[in-house]
Amino acid sequence: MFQRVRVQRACASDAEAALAEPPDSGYHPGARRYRGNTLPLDRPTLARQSAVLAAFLVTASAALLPRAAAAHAILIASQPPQGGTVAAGAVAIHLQYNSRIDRVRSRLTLTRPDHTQATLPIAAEGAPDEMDTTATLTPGPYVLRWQVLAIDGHITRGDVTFTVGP
Ligand SMILES: [Cu+2]
Repeated sequence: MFQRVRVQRACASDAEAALAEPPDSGYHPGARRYRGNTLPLDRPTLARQSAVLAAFLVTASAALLPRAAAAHAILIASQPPQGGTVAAGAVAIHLQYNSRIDRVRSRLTLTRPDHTQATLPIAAEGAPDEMDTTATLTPGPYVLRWQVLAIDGHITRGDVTFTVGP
């Protein structure tokens, strides 16, 4: 299952990259004319080329997005909750995703109130779409950064910010 893992940007970024930068097929609307030094800009032609490019991008993103949305991991619930406050002491950390994840290749990094960071061990057991750990925390603001490898081979990242109260 994991042999086909590809380390790359998340699906959404792929789609954004496709939108921002179409595959270099040598087809760059207007580029030839901008580079050229003999012909003035032909606006109707540019408009036509732009329309073709726009249609291409819509098709390309439509082709990418359904696949992208299919299986990469999106955080759907957390404990502590985003922006929440929990009591100091042993804090149970629980992250739940919309799809199965590869815990071995995922990371949890906690930034403490003094800005130091710690990598939290991810519990080996648990449901296939969850990550769990426990940390003993003192009062202050924390940022929990998660990086998750989903079974489709795509990595996603995000932050959960929370406060530990006295
Ligand atoms: Cu994905």
